[in-house]
Amino acid sequence: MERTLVLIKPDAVQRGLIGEVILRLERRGLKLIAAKFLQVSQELAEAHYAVHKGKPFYEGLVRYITSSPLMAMVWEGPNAVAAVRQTMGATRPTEAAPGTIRHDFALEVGRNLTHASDSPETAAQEIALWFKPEEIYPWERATDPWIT
Ligand code: RTP
Ligand code: MG
Repeated sequence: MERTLVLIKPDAVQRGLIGEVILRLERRGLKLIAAKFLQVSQELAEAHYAVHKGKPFYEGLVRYITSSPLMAMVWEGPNAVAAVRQTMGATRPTEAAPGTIRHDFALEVGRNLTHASDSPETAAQEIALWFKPEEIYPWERATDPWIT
């Protein structure tokens, strides 16, 4: 079982796509175990995107992510990291496969709607950065949907 951090970035919130993103992840079979709606501070944005510091798009990326509220979530499931990135599609929307969120709803890499952790190790770091342990609520499904 894996966990992954998902951000519904400010452009997706502004465009009314929160439900669309959650719908696709829920329908895929992943489980939502933590969620919060917030306007991201400069410090959190810089910590989250520390790996991109110095790249030409870094300043614009931090401005984008702090510009307006976003939704941060933790999703859990088998192979959750790879599954969520597949549902999001390639970073550049014009390279994303049809049927993915970025293909279906985006055009520009700088407004690509979502973030998803890129490995289980990154996911653990990102989840710890965005959520306190007591804000995460693992839960069990009441019945097994695969065998009934
Ligand atoms: P994310 O971290 O947001 O899930 O996206 P990713 O792994 O697919 O892409 P990554 O390389 O980590 O880049 C992080 C975010 O930076 C923006 N970006 N802009 N202008 C550019 O060339 C450029 N490259 C990346 C995107 O918003 C990307 O999601
Ligand atoms: Mg990334």
